[in-house]
Amino acid sequence: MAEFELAIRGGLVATAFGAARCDIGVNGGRIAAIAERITDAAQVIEADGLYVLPGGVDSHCHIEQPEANGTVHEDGFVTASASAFAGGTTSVVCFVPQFKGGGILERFADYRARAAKGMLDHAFHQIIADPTDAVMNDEVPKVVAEGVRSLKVFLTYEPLHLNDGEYLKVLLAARRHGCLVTVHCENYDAIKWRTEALLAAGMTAPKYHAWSRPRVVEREATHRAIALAELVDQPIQVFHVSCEEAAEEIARAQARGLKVWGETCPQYVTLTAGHMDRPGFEGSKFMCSPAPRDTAEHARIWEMIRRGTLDVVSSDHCGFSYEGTRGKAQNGRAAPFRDIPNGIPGLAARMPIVFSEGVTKGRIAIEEFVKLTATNPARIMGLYPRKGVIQPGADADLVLWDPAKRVTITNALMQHAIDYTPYEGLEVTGWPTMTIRRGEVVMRDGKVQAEPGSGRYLPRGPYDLVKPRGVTPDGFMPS
Ligand code: DUC
Ligand code: ZN
Ligand code: ZN
Repeated sequence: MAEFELAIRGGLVATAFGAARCDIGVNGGRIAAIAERITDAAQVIEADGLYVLPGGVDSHCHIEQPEANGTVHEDGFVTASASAFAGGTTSVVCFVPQFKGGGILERFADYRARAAKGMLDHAFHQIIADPTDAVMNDEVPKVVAEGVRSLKVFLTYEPLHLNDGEYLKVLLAARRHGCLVTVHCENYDAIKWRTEALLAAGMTAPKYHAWSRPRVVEREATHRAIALAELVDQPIQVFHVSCEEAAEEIARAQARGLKVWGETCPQYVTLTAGHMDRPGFEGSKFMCSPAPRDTAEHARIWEMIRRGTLDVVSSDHCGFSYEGTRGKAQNGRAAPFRDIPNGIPGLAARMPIVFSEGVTKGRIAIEEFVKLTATNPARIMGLYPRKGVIQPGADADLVLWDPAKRVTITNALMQHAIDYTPYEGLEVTGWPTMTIRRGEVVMRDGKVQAEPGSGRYLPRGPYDLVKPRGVTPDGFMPS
């Protein structure tokens, strides 16, 4: 019998600490050895001329997510898995919903069953949209026992947003239970006022989505989210940072030693508000929140990535098609921007865009790419060292990456169930040629081959990164 079930040979193995030419031996779905040369393997994959990267970890994606209005995101777990594998991602953290007036336990069971049908390894954030005493005291401990370690809150969006008192309640529960809090930072009341004023003035087209939520509403909410987290000594991650002024709030918090992390997304280094200014309804294809800004802001986001202020790039993948009754036009093509669902698909495009815009264009080194797309999301979400790293004992989630392959992004390449990609026509250099999940080849040259139902749930336990610092403004911390 061969010493290893699988060997990946001759590739440039890249981790958060750099890249080195070596071989990887895999047994039982896990990395068993990393050596200069591995000869005794039942199956050999040659990787000369390719990077071997940890499988991507996308810690913010909306897949088959039920919405309060009774719809479910179009991309189900099977198609989303194919899309993720096509783009080099092997693990995701997605969202169990909560609707106002409802609990979370039933939602958790339903969502777990949905995710089990896919091929991706998956963990969950629990959305808290209604932090009643019953939910926070009785139900949150139960989902924590089931392996949830992050509570997601929205400071905007009807009907999800929390006021400051409700947000504090979630922060305190997270602190008690050893969870991270992830936050959508935009000011609900300010956006509501702007939206009503724009609509009253007849400014209803998709492009006014960006006008309804300028940078200042993101900066203000980011500041507030951090200040309240500081007050109760609770670690948070600020989701989808779109602009320097919000990132600066995070940088200031980090400089003071607070446990505050910042995530951004490919749309904030590629799309602009100008994309939403296309004729007719076309601009809806680019509507997400926060809104895409401009090319000058892209450069500032890269700078904040280089400084380490923003240390994760997630997709914020959101499955709304352009056509059809569940997608962007669910309220008709004449709907004002307020009534067009927010969100864009990006599971498959995430890693190629970050590689091409980042590594190929010389903005970041390969080790930064690995950190942004795999190692940091795994660490921050408590999935490390099982995920996000190439080292003995880790799951053998690996991507063979051709740094020279030039590809023009098309919707067909995305392999999702959505009828468009906002990145159509974008040229990238650097593309995954093979994706391996727990030692199994699940994508080869764009062809996905994985058994539906083969994805594993990733229950998360307590982890040090989200421990409170033990510092409050005056030492007072009510239990
Ligand atoms: N913004 C979000 O906050 N969630 C889903 C999609 C989006 O654009
Ligand atoms: Zn959000
Ligand atoms: Zn989101």
